[in-house]
Amino acid sequence: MPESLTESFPPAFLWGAATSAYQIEGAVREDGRTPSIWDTFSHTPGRTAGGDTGDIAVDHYHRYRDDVALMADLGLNAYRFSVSWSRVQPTGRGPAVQVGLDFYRRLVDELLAKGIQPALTLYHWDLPQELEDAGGWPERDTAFRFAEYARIVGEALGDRVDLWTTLNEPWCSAFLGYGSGVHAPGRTDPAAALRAAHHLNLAHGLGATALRSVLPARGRVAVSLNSSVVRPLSQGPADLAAARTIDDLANGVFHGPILHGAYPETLLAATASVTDWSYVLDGDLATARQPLDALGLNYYTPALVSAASGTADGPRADGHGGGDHSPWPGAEGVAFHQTPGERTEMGWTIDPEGLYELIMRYSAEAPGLPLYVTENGAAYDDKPDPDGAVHDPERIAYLHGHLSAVRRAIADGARVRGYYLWSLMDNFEWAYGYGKRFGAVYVDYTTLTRTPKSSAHWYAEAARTGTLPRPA
Ligand code: PNW
Repeated sequence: MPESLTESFPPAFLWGAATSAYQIEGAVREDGRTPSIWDTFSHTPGRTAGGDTGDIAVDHYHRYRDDVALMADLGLNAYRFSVSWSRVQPTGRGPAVQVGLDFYRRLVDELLAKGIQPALTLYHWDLPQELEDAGGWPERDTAFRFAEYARIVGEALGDRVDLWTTLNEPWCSAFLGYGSGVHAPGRTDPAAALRAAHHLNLAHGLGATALRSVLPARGRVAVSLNSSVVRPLSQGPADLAAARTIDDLANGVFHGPILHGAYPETLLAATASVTDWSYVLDGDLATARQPLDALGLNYYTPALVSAASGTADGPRADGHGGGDHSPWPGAEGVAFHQTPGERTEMGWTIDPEGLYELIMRYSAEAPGLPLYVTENGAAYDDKPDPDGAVHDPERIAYLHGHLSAVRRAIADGARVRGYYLWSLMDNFEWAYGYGKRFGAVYVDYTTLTRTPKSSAHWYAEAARTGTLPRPA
């Protein structure tokens, strides 16, 4: 029997699923919630596929009890969700709205009652519109507003949530939001994107500090970064330099300040023609580098790059935005290539080895820090059979491959404490709208009925036994 069928995960391993507020909640005008940048963006013609919005999404705001019951039925022991800032502090400033906080309190209590550990993300891209109107993430003040919001949520829920994440994938907020413009707020200004990145680092540091001041001692503080695996097309010096540039712009720009208190020198050099970094003030980098209790890694697919040549692909289309504007300021000399191999419905190549590489890299770069895979998963064009069952063997194969990579990393000494499948259920996939289904649970968008796909049953079996069942 191959080793992969016998080896187990550690008994305390977290088998989780992840979602985010704007992608699932709906109820965008209820209980005092005001628009976030994603409400504005999705309601702007031409921004999302089919003009889809999160107005209703999968109506989780009203169905959270059923959704938690479904997770419990599937035997999940962990759930990662995000809080909608606009529900809690509608203008991004000032006093908290109690009904907004109460929703998350009820959600968490429901989870705890079912033995499911909550992991709360404070910011998954939905900035209150008023803060964007005041300049958004390129403005320094936004970082201080975030810290205030972090303190409010920490005070309200610190007694019942132990695992806290400041930001989710700040790369997307900065470079897709202000650089390529394919995400909210849809701006296309490379210098603003780098300013946004810095203020997100500052926000993380200030937010982590605010959380520490209000959380009980058992509260743990983390951040979830999109941690890209960047491979050079060849080992030639020009391709290696191209890979360095993209690695800096994808990883170093956040991991640098947050883990090491510095931006990579090579990043500063590569972006010198775009920005002078004068908004990095004394003390900012020390603020960004707060002690962490865990690091979240989100992984989907690797990048393959070379020095640009006459035959380059141009800006990558496979998930980094496409569009006319590059999300990579200062990387005009870099070409992106399609990694060979099978792809998911997003066009993202399936490459579990990348997840192994990533985990081993951050195990070495942040020795001793517990790691969580805070997102990993795949979109497929799932359709119910006539009897209503939804079979998704491709997703099972994807999960099997990536969870095998996680287990191998654990065997090789990495401290991976848990895995959160993206996503619990089909939902609003940002600019792609409802056309891309990432869920382990199928959602019928007419009736909003939830049906666990075969991958959900497969994952439930893995969670129950602590080993990976054979892919169907
Ligand atoms: C992540 N890229 O988004 C997010 O955290 C989720 O909210 C999202 O639904 C999920 O992955 C699937 O897309 C990403 O362009 C969006 O590289 C874009 C990219 C990466 C991650």
